[in-house]
Amino acid sequence: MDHDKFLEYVQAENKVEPKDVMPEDYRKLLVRQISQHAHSEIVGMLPEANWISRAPSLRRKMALLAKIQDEAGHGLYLYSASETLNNGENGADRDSTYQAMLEGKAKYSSIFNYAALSWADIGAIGWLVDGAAIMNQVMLMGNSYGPYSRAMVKICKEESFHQRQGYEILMTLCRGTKEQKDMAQDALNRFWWPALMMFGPNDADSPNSKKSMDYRVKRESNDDLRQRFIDVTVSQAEFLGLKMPDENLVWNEERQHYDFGDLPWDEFMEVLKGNGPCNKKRLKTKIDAQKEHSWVKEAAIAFAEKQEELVNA
Ligand code: FAQ
Repeated sequence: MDHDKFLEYVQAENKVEPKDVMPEDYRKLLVRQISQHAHSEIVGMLPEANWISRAPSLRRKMALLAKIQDEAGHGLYLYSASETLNNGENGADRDSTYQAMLEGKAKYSSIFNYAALSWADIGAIGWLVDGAAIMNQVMLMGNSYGPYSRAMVKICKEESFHQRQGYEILMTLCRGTKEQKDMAQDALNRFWWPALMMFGPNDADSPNSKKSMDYRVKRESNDDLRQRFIDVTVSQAEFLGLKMPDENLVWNEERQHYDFGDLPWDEFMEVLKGNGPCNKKRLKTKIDAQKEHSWVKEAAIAFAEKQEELVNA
């Protein structure tokens, strides 16, 4: 495999497909990122699931259920995309990637280690977490690996509905009583910085960026996407009548961007190390679910084997 030719190929905006010859480090980078992305979708269902039984109306409950089901679907697309990179020995099959997450060896997005404490948090998750996810995933629609890029197109359409349902929850709260508006402000205060950290470390501290950009997996840097997210979100907060929890947030006429305060990177590192507010709880939930529901998988496999026997009889 001529590495320079491969680089030339992806940098000319061509797509790589599962059976194409590809450098092993390209395959590895994709398995890492796509499987982590899949884990994020699956673990990301947990904070919101906490509110299904407490949604304030039937309509809210239906919308929340639909959103959470969408996240499950996104996880499944992404595990499938990751599996297309399985070469029989690189652990890209679904069981291995999932197991790596359960054992704490593979990451999922830091944001899902924060708890959803109030109904307003469900609004903030849709508005800010899905909003940040879209900003990143629109960029990823243009990535060089065909199955990942196509999965992103469908996922982005659904995330856009998620973002609006979250914003609409906050609009309702912000037009309600003082207690409701305070609840919305409190949710923004707690989710703002963790949402900004979803974009990953600063560019200077991002070990994977260069290779990822060269291979046209990432198309924009962590800092550029974070800045764009801040720039579009400030006016949305103003429309809600909420105050951003950052004293240093100010429009910079010269840069034509908002300046903002330092992110709590120590907290980010702790969350990545497994010491965030909910890391242990999230993993325990998933480990317990795998144990308790393993019979479903065994039954499905037994059924499929029986069907095959019947077809071959
Ligand atoms: N959390 O060198 P970089 C969603 C890790 S989907 C945890 O900059 P890279 C939908 C990174 O993996 C949200 N770990 O890495 C939803 C690397 O560790 P490694 C998920 C993080 O890959 C909404 C190390 O730090 N989206 O929310 C984080 O070039 C609501 C160094 O970082 C995706 O996964 C973090 N925030 O850039 C679901 C998008 N940031 O692997 C439910 C796809 C960095 O070397 C409810 N992923 N790390 O051990 C990406 O675009 C990239 O992987 C980045 C990180 C941008 C996340």
